[in-house]
Amino acid sequence: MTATILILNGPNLNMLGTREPGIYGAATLADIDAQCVAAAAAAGYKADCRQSNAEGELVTWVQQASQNADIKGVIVNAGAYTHTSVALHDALRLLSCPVVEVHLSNPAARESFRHISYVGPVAMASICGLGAAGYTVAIEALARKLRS
Ligand code: DHK
Repeated sequence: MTATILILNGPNLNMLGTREPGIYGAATLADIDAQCVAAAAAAGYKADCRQSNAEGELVTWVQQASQNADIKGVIVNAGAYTHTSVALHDALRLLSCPVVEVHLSNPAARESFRHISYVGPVAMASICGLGAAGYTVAIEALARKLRS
């Protein structure tokens, strides 16, 4: 049994580093994954970092997490599915472990179509606008919650 934090990234986040760096920063997804592995290890957890452009694959991973006792917390940056996916919302509601929503940018300060989140209502916290550092903050917040 390995206490694990699952980190899910959605569509287009595989393009970080080259995708609109003025909005999303210069870090690649590999950089962020490495940062998550280190932050999780420092808190006593394994990080399981995944990315998909496919909504159904993200839903399946969340369903699997809901039946995996090793998964102690989930971090989700669902990319554009944040603003559209009732399916992902419903899947996240299956989880009994805490969920933290992360966005590199601050969607509230962007186009109005980014102002709705279907992830936020099932998350214990939403961390937005901190760039790649938001993932580390999310891991620390989850670890703090799990200790309490
Ligand atoms: C990432 C995306 O791909 C966008 O669709 C969201 C989010 C914002 C982010 O800031 O990480 O609107």
